[in-house]
Amino acid sequence: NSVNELLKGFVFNKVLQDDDISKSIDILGTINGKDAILKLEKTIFNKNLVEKDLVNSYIGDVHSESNNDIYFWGLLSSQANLVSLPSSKYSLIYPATETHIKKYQKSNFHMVRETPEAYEKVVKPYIQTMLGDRLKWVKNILYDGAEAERALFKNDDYIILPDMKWDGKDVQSLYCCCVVYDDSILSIRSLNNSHIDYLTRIRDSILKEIPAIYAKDGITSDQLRLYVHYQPSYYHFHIHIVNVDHTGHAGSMFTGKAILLDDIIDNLSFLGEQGFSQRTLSYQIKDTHDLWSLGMSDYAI
Ligand code: M7G
Repeated sequence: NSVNELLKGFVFNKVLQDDDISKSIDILGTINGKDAILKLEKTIFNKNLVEKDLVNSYIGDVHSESNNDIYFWGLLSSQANLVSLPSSKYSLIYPATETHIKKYQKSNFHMVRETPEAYEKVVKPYIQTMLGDRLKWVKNILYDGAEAERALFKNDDYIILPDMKWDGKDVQSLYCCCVVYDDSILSIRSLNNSHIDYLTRIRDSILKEIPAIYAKDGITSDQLRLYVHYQPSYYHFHIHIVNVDHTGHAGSMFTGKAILLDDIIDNLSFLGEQGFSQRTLSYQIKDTHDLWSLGMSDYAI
């Protein structure tokens, strides 16, 4: 099935959530009778075109809303062009599992305090159910050449790819995903002081390689925000690499969700052999998340 056919065959069911800030909408539907989640997101302005060809590119049909004195406002239609002026970006999950649907479903956040006991009792057993098939995309990247043509850098420790959330073009919104080869690290809970050298090596390498790859765009190491999620959606250690000026995916960077890689490494030198397994970790969680109903609601703050 080509993605074109899949998208054309998408049958609307309901809107899971929409967001005015990121100008995106997540829609639940079906394709060939199976659940699918389609995320549509308006693209950002192409500064090249704004500079060179504003009138032809962005100012197509004009509808005037109103004007008053020296003030004018209204609506414009732009001339879409798939390469230079795409109107929106899609991502599609098909077939989507119940876990995916819950992730995109609008719901309320709660703050919880995960003690080491809560981790052992509630989270660890849950993680065991989130391995296997759900990490197929990660294994595909690491071992089966998936997205290989898009890979930005690879060494014995990790691969860096443009994240699914990024169009891979505009470095203003640079968002990459660094996936490590070590599959014994399920989340930061697995980390202890034996990982300090490993993580430091990876951090320093990312901070050297990304600026080298985007040298012509002038990206420097101090313009990269490196962080890890807790809870992540996928329990195979990976690092988010985002342009520090980019706040478009703010939900991904909230305190209560994102932890700076630098802070993790520094903490490990204090946490010793037991590492993060003995920390109490506070974070946000949606009440539609399985962990909430599996017992984390007992640890609400
Ligand atoms: P996370 O912290 O586990 O979950 O990060 P999040 O989705 O709640 O942030 C996983 C990261 O991997 C996210 O930034 C995803 O956008 C990205 N990602 C997920 N998948 C399935 C893929 C994929 O197939 N390819 C790429 N390149 N990135 C992906």
